[in-house]
Amino acid sequence: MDTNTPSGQTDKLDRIVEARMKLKRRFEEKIAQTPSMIDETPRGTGPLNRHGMPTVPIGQTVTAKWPVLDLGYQPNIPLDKWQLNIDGEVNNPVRLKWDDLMALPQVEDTSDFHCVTTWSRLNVPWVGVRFMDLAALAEPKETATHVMCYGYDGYSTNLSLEEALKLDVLLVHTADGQPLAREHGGPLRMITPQLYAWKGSKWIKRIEFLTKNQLGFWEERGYSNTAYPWRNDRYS
Ligand SMILES: Nc1nc2c(c(=O)[nH]1)N[C@H]1C(S)=C(S)[C@@H](COP(=O)(O)O)O[C@H]1N2
Ligand SMILES: [Mo]
Repeated sequence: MDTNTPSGQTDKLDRIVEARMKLKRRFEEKIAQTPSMIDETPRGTGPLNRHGMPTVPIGQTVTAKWPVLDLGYQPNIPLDKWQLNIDGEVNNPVRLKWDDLMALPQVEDTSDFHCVTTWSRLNVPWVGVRFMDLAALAEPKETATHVMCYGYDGYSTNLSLEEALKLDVLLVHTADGQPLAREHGGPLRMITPQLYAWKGSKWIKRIEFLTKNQLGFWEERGYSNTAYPWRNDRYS
């Protein structure tokens, strides 16, 4: 990938914009059928958020703290060793080094974080790259329907493309104005503000596009496949 010259950079951005439009068109209808779009009475309390859902999903309690959940191991990945692979059912498998990631369009967004263990952390300011843009780089084949995201700690979690392609799904390197702490998945993790937070892999190292749904770490252990907080959709 020629990201070193200004024109290589421009070509790449043009290509992302075009591929992004294509993905949007392709998934528009499916996205419109997801719970956050079709549920008439999403369950929860508080004023409606920007997606029209009550701020605090049913069964959740707001916390100012940020608890840490992991598998008992917090990998340490120096930036010069870090890489992210995007592969599987794609036309253009990508391996990003840290500088490649930082050269992609950077997005700032503030969103909420809902853990299945019933705490919610509201209004977290994030900076990172949209999942949509990484997908646009890799160009999923027509047959791709889901992704499996893998962490450097051996974690995995699955998502449908209609959820993953929502515009607030980011791969973030900054939270609360600081580089994402290692305990929270730094240098890079995914966030899924409209689903329970286990759907966002910390220490993310690989995104594999799939032709069918497969179960990730917690999904294999009884967590819900769909993980929709406003349906209290915690376990399967
Ligand atoms: N790689 C990895 N990602 C992970 C986990 C994990 O154990 N390993 N835990 C998940 C769970 S259950 C939640 S609630 C959130 C917790 O993120 P936090 O520790 O930053 O609060 O990360 C999710 N992503
Ligand atoms: Mo969790």
